[in-house]
Amino acid sequence: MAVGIFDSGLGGLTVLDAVANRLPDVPLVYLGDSANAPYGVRTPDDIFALTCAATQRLFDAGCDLVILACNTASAAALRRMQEAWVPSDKRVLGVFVPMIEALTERQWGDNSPPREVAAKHVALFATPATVASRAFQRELAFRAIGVDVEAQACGGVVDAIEDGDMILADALVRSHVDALKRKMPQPDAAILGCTHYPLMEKEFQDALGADVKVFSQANLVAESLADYLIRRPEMVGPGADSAFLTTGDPKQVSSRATQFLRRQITFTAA
Ligand code: DGN
Repeated sequence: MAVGIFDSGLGGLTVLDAVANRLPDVPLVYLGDSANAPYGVRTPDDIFALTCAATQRLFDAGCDLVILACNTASAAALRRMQEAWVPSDKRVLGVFVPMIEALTERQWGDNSPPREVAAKHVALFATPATVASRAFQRELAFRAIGVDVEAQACGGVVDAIEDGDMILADALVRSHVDALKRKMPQPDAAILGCTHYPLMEKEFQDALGADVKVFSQANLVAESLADYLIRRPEMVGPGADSAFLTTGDPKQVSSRATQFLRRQITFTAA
């Protein structure tokens, strides 16, 4: 059995890479819904329907455990899926909890009551849909008290990265950090709450300043998955192959993915 990794497009490849490095023996099936990307500007109902369809495709491909690598999908759809849609023999996990556990210095699955944590002023950078959902603040409130969160919707950054225009992406990151700092001059920590932002981690860190602790999710998700699989080893097994599936045009998506990750990636039709 493979682990499924879902994203609206290519950004989740940052998570796939981190998981492949951390768990090299675990087969991974990646599904990118490029035909319907970007999700960041869609309605919650739309994102829910698309995310369920993609997750079902990964279940059908033999994955009992699916990670929603997409923050926008995690924010808009994960809780609703877990409450009313995921079959009891399957698991769907998101990307917020690993980030929040790291921010609040909790062990995996520590569900003890919320408490005071070191970070008091937290900046969140994410897509407009993730920011509008307030999912990060909701999940944080289960685990921490007394934390002031200021969210910055980073319009344009995903498109600039996907177009390979890193000069524009850098300029946009700086202007979004400036906008955030006008609302919160001295954050203690910054959450990069989008699949694509690990590729701009240095730019965020430079613009924020060295005294801001930046949490970038790909490695945190990989670490959290490794912990989860120690507890639930039956969720993966031998005999599965890794694969890259897309709802878009495989040739076009393969060439963009190869540029995105700077190594050869070959997608087939989902
Ligand atoms: N994968 C999305 C996320 O992590 O929020 C970014 C791309 C998008 O659909 N807007």
